[in-house]
Amino acid sequence: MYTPDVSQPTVSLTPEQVAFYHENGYLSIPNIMPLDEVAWMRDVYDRLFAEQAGRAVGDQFDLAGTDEEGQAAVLPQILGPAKYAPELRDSKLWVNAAHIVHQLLGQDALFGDGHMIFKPARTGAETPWHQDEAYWDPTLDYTSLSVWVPLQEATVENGCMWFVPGSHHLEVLPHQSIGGDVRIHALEVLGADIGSAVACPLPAGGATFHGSRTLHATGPNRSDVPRRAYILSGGLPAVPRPDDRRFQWNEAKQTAREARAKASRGSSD
Ligand SMILES: O=C(O)CCC(=O)C(=O)O
Repeated sequence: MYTPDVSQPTVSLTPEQVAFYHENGYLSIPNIMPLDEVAWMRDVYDRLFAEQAGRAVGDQFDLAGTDEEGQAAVLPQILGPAKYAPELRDSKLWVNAAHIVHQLLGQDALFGDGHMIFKPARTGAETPWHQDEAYWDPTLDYTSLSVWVPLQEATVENGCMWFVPGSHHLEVLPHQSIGGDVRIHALEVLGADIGSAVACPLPAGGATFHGSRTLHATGPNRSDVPRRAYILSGGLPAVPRPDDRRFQWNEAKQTAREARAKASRGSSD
């Protein structure tokens, strides 16, 4: 059993790192959790994917594929993994990530669970360029960020994060489901300039942070090892927007994941 001391954070950002995040919309640090915790969390992670935790209620699905029953997923994702493995919360990762979220967004920021994205060895698909806010409720304004944590080394070859510096200042750009296929949950941005993109390779247990409008992507997994990423989230409470912003790309979606979620709620809407 893994029982870390979670009484206080052990990692803090410097003022220069906080300034870098606000200027560029992303930040990379080499360490946010100890290596024995990485090994423990990798076992929890692999169990959740092997058990297909949450699939019946739409929390586990193929992010980049059509997600049909019996078809091998090219980019499996679990939403809200701590619902299925509450022990994830008792970790140095949680206490350190919460502390850094407060450093970046202030003490009023909320911090919590997010999602896990798994790229199988050799077959794991790319996560296309996108802004996270393009997935969310368009009637709200957000001040939020994601904490992206690889549970093995993350390299250009296996699918580390890439960011476009300064893109957090953009509005939400037009998106569509990959290739315009409305059966696919993952979005790709249309017409973005990614010419200045930077790769952020990381050791196991490092972390990147990015804002909800920062353009980012990961490449396909061309390596012989699975790429595991756990993504936590932090943010100030979202506030209603004065306009009637709409994200047609989400209204158009017809995913198997949403059908499973509706069926599990006993709803036909
Ligand atoms: O891990 C990935 O492949 C993509 C992660 C991502 O898009 C995110 O954290 O917002």
